[in-house]
Amino acid sequence: MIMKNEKRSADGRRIIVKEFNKRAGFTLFWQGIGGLLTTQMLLFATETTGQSSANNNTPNVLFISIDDWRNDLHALGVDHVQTPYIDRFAEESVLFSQHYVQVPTCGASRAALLTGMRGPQTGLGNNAIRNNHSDWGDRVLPRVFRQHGYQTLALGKITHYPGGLAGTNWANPPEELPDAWDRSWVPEDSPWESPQAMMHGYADGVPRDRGNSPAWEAHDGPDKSYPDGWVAEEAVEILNQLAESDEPWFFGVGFFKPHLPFAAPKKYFDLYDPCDIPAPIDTARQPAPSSWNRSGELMGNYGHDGKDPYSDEAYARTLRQAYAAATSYVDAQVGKVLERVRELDLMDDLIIVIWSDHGFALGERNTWAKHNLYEAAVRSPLLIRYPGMERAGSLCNATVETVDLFPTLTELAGLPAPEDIYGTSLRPLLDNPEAPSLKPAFSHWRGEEAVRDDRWRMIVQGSAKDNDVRGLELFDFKESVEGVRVDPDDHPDIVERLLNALVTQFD
Ligand SMILES: [Ca+2]
Repeated sequence: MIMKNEKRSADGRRIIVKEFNKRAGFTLFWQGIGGLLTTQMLLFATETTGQSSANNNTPNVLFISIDDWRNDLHALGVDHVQTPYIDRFAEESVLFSQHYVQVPTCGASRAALLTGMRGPQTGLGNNAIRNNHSDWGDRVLPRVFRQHGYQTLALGKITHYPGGLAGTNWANPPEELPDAWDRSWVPEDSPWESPQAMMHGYADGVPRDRGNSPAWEAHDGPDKSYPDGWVAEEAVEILNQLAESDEPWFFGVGFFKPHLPFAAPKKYFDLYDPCDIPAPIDTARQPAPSSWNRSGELMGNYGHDGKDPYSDEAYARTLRQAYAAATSYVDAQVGKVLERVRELDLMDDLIIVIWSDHGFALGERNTWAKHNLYEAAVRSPLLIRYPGMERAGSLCNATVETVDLFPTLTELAGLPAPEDIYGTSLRPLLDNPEAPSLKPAFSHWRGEEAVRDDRWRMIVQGSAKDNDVRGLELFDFKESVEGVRVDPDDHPDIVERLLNALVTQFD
């Protein structure tokens, strides 16, 4: 069944919304009548950037999003994990070792990415974009690119809802983020019945049975046994089409792994011996008040057959192996996309970002979770390359945050950024990766906030700005990437300085 509905976008373009409801179909896309660009938009782009979008001097953007990927990247010195494809891309880009997200959950972290605003401003939950986008006006990253003549495409999981629909089964309206994308979709004809089934998909179309399905799966099949194989294949096909396009494009490719369930083809599990994957150093539960949580996503949404990673070391090792397998699987899918970019010779005018929306603790601080403000939950990989960069292959250890991507991308593309965003362009660090940090990083979760500088992480229960500090956790990272918990009373000067940073974080 296909229904077509005509309506107009905010800029007056006539658009058609197509909704497919068939075995695998559900997609929403907007197609401009008579082409994606109006003359007026082209002129606007020319005036703003000083370049014609038709002369191919306007850089395209490939934004690759990976879901729940902690800093498990071989190129970052994590020796046990095998990520050869993104390691190779690290040689073509600047790799950031200290990137922090604003909120340790999918929807709100992506809201910060797309708006340049912090969690309390966008909302802290997974419906931050769906519920609050109408307040944001043009302060939305793809809207800015679209207004300046770019085709904007979102394949897979870029916002919280893969495909961009927030209704039943994530296959029906409302749109999560209207007027941002020319096309937002998940691969059609896959065996999964809906985007929601795809998000937590098991092999060959099996959906999650919440609370009962296993937390991991190793299926002896090809890459397309799982959704990311479909996303990669679709992305390659779209790149083939974009290579022929005269219009600039912003192409978001959003992969699902290594998000739970930790599922991947068996060949990726075979890369790992569970006994070779190290356990975290500090797995002790932190005394209250703390950012510790009950790991409800893992322990509640999945069945464990009576096993508990807190008490069963063999099961803990299996879960770590499964996370590593899912990481190597998504690495290989990213590799397919990057290889096509190279084959099509697109690099000369292409900005590429690889980003993850947050991390995931695999036992650190007694959590198997995101949804807290500990290092493992809010630190994630970030890699950026752009045409003509001089420091490709560099590692940048400066502290950066997700909100910095908005002004970075607009600057690299020669577009204006809204003035009232909280990020800072990373261009100075791309030019000089040894330069000092531009500012600390701030993260928020429900009822708590955190600040991270080059050495310290402090988590506040309450709000420093509201003079409502009910608890402090302080970690020193001078000697350990996991950090060492210290007594705040032993470091009053540090505490005062970090509290002041939290008070002024919105200035
Ligand atoms: Ca996520």
